[in-house]
Amino acid sequence: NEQSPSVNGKTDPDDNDRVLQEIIVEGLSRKSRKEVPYRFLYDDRGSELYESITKLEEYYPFRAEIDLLDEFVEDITNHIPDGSLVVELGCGSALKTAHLLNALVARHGRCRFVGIDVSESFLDEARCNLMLLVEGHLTVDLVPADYIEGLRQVRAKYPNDSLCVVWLGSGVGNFSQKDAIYFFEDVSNAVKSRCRLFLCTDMWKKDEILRSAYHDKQGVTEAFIRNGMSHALRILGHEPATAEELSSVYEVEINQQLKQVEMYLRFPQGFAVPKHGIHIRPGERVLMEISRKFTRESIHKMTENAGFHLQSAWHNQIYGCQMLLDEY
Ligand code: AVJ
Repeated sequence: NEQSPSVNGKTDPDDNDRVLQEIIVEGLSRKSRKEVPYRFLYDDRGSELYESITKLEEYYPFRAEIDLLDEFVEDITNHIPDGSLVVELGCGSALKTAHLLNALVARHGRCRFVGIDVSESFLDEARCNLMLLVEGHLTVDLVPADYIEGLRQVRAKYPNDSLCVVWLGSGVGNFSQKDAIYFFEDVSNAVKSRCRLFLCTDMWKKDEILRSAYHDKQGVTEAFIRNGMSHALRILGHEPATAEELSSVYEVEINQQLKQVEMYLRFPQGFAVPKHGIHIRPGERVLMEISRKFTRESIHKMTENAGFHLQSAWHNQIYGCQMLLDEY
């Protein structure tokens, strides 16, 4: 299955596939603690399933965040000075952000917004939504890139502006503590300084609430996680020999020590992808996603190395967001 190297110096789309394959193989060919990185959860089907998750009765984070922004939007805008550039990581279709931007326009009479997202189709939706939903003087700039590359581009284009980097949706929950610490250091290096961070995170809470949010009765989350595995195996070009080969059991574990929900697939029969050196033993399980839950202290630990300090925090019963400032 050798591919010829590209002759014109451009990266071949097959190179991209090979990189993805290597990432999957690294996680699945380990002796123990096998895993598939969470990014493989979001192919087209996965994105649809995630949208269904946000509408589930049991899945509280999505609604809790909207309620929180709703309740505190006035006070939150107090912490975003007039003239600062609001930069959103993973803006998606910007529906949640529209609310915040409206409040900023109402307060300052104007607002400048930059949305960063890897999906260009989301950015098109964001442009439409913001035109329709935000009234008054709003400028919109959209950057198709991953978070850190996007922030570098924003800083290069607006070298002297004060930034307010907004990260909604508890996306940081997918990062391990270590990865999150590195991530905020990368953020800080990309923006250099004059930056505040508005970070929304799910808070640590009782077992039962977490368990039902990630193991819903209708099995939508289960389908979402299974789809991630099918997606990864499709990238590897693996065709299961029998229908039962890939039959799996979905398991949710609440890790008290690391304060995270862990989502696994267990394979009673095991399976192998010999051409990639992957052997899942009968009964072995694969970690598909973590969703970390936070406390004030854990947010501090995660962002302090990057020089961000807590300025203000808002919480409702189950969800929280914080304004963090870098050292000017
Ligand atoms: C998109 C990371 C916020 O962790 O709650 C939902 C993803 N996974 N159900 C979360 C998810 C299973 C979600 N985040």
